Amino acid sequence: MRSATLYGYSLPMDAGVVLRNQRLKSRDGLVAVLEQDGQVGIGEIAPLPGFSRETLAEASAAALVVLHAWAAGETGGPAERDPMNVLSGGRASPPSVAFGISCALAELAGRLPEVNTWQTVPLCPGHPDRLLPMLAALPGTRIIKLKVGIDEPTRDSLTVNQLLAAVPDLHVRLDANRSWTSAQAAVFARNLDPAAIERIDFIEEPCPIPAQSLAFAQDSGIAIAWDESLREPDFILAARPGVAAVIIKPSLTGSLDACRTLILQAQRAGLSAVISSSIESSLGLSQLSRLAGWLTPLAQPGLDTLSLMRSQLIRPWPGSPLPLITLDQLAPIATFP
Ligand code: OSB
Ligand code: MG
Repeated sequence: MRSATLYGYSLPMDAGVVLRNQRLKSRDGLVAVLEQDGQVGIGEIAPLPGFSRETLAEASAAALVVLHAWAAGETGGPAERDPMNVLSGGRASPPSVAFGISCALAELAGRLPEVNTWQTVPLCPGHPDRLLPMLAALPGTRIIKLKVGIDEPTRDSLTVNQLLAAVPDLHVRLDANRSWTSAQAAVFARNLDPAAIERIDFIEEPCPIPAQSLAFAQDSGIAIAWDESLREPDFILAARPGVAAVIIKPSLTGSLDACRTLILQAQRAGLSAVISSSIESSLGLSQLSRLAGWLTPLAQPGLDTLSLMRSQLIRPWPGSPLPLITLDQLAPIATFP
C-alpha cells in the first residue's frame, strides 16, 4: 500500500537576502512525503526565484502528477532507468520536482546513504573584521567562499590579499556571478598578491560569457569554475585549460540520477564536482550534504545558506540555533490515493 502527500511551506528569510536584484522575503516550497510498507521517504521541492525556470505553481502541478502516478502503483521502471521519467509519463519533470521526488524515492529504497559529515565551505558575509574570528573557529581544511564583483574589483583584490595574509593556511573559493567585464576581471587579477593565485581554489563565473571567463583563466593563472554556464542549453562539459571545477545545484539540475550522471561526467573530465545549495531549507540541505558525502567525498560542498533563514524545516542541521518547523505544522496540498 502506497500513500503520498504534498505539503507547502513558507519560511521567513533574514531581512537582507537579495537574489539577482530581487529581495527574497520568504523561501517558499513543497515537501513530498512517500509512505510504503511502514517506510517513509521525504523530499523538498524548492524552485529558486530568479534561477529556476519553473515557478512554484508549475512545480506543484508537476509534483501532483508524479505523486498521483506513484501512489497508483507505477514502479518507476527498470532500475537502470531514471524512475522520474516513468512517473511523469515520459515527460521530463522540472528540475526541482525531479530532485525532490527522487530524494524521497531514494530514502524509501534506502539508496540515499545516511552517513553525513555535515561539512560545508562557509560563506563569508563581507567585512574582514567579522571574518577573522569565524576563521579561527573553522575545523579541518581551512577554506571559505567569498562573493566578489559587488564592489570595485580593486577592493575585492585587497580583501582577498588581506584574508590570505592574515590566515596562512587558508584557501578561498570566489564567486563573481558573471559580474565582471573582461577588463574588470583583469584589474582584479593584476591587483592580487602573486602568492594569492594558487590559494584561490577557483573563481566561479568571472564574466558574462564563458569564452571571456576561459580567457581570464588563461591570462591570470586563476582557476575558474562553471556554475550558471552548466545550465545553459548548449553548454558542453569538457576539460578546458584553467577550469578546475563545476558547481552542481541539484534543485536546478534534476533527479538524483541526472545529478549523478553530471557528477561522473565532470569527474571523468578531471574536474572537481562541488555540490551546492539553491537555498533549500534544512531538510533539503541535509539531503544535499548526504549526497555530497556519497558522490563527491573529496570536494567540500557549498551548503552554508541556512543562516539566511529564520527557521529550519523538519530535519535540523546540527548546531543551528534556528527553531524547527515540524511536518504536522505544514498545510497539506493533496494526498494520494
Ligand atoms: O551564486 O553560487 C551562487 C545559492 C543560490 C543561488 C546562487 C548561488 C548560491 C550559493 C550557494 O552561492 C552557496 C555555495 O555555493 O557555497
Ligand atoms: Mg555561483
